[in-house]
Amino acid sequence: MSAGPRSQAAFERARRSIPGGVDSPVRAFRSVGGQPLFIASAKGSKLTDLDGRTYIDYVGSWGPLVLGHADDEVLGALTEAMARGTSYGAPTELETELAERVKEAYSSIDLLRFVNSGTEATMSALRLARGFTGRDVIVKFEGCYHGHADSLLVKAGSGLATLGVPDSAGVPADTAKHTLTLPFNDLEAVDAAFAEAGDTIAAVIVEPVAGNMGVITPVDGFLQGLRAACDRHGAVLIFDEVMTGWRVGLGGAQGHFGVTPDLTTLGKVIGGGLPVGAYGGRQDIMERIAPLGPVYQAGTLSGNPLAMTAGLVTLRRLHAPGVFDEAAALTARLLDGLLAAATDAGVPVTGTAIGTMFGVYLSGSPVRNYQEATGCDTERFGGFHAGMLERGVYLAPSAYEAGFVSTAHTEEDVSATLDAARAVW
Ligand code: KE4
Repeated sequence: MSAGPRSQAAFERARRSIPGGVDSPVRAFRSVGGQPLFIASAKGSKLTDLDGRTYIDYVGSWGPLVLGHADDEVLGALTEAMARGTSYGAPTELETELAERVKEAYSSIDLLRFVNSGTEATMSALRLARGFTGRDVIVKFEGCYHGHADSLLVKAGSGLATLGVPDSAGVPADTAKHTLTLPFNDLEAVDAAFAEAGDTIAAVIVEPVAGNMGVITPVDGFLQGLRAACDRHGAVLIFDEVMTGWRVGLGGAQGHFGVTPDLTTLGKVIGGGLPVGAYGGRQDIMERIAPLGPVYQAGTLSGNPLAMTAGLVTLRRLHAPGVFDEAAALTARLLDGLLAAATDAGVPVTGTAIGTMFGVYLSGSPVRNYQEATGCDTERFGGFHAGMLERGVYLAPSAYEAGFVSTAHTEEDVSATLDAARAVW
């Protein structure tokens, strides 16, 4: 599917001022081919591009728009908030209210701090874990993405438990060597790493449901095993719930799987579409953060009244009886229909829906980690993505991203999507 003439012109123009014409690499459509659509507006479950074409949107700005685009109540609350000023650089009760709402939903969080992105949240949580333990090494998992802080752009070294190597230019080897990258869902590898380096490991950070290599749920016992290993060796367990928070469930993946982390990072949904991140957890750890303790972290627009306002409306609406469950049930129906359409066409496929997130792999065998995810037919995914765009369905422009359903999506959206999938396959 080629972008329309106005999107193409906008892309040409953008590339003269912005690297690759985009402010985040995945938006460039490089892994699916074609050119990005430039968006003119959005409402509810729909996006409209500069050429006037409308799409059913399953990206939702990569997760935040859980109520759909331009929700009337969110817009109304923001209009009122803006009239009182957009940012003060001083505390407001809005921050406290949103912090209290988060704490109600996540019993593992005693204290939390707002920042402006998921990257800031994970970067700060890692610094805090290192400051709290006095240790340097962190453990992450291949295929899990936690934002672009240096320590997290690191891939596995030659041997499993060997020192990490940079996964991006510009990351110093001296930084990367403190990150151990292990296979997701591989508890043996975790236990081996702790056996070898346990007393140097400050933290384990994990997406409790991996949403950056498609959607991969933890195998039975994996999260519990991380909890036990961190307890045995005095390491901090960090659940990166920037994506899974209020997507896997109202209490996040930690509520869904019943495993309690020491720290949690959040973002996306809690800002209702405005820039936000947060990190929080055990009181004794969070009290090491300035101004209480020696670990420094700060931010000009942290906790700004607009993001707090949009987040408060979003969480209140999402927690209303039945709202989340209805959207989750629609997500499950969508996933089942997508799998059936591919299977009926003889296309080997597997996939997962959990809460309002879903992922589809063009593979006939189960996908439990990054290695198996990269074995899927990404080439064929590009063709599927283009065909769905042609038919008015906007999926994430990468085989390794999660899809998202909002409370604004309807049965009609899902049946139109499944009709398109059947036509494409
Ligand atoms: P941001 O810095 O992009 O707000 O959040 C980073 C982040 C942290 N943790 C998890 C689990 C995340 O998924 C993300 C960001 N998610 C990607 C989508 N896979 C954002 C999209 C993009 O990079 O443009």
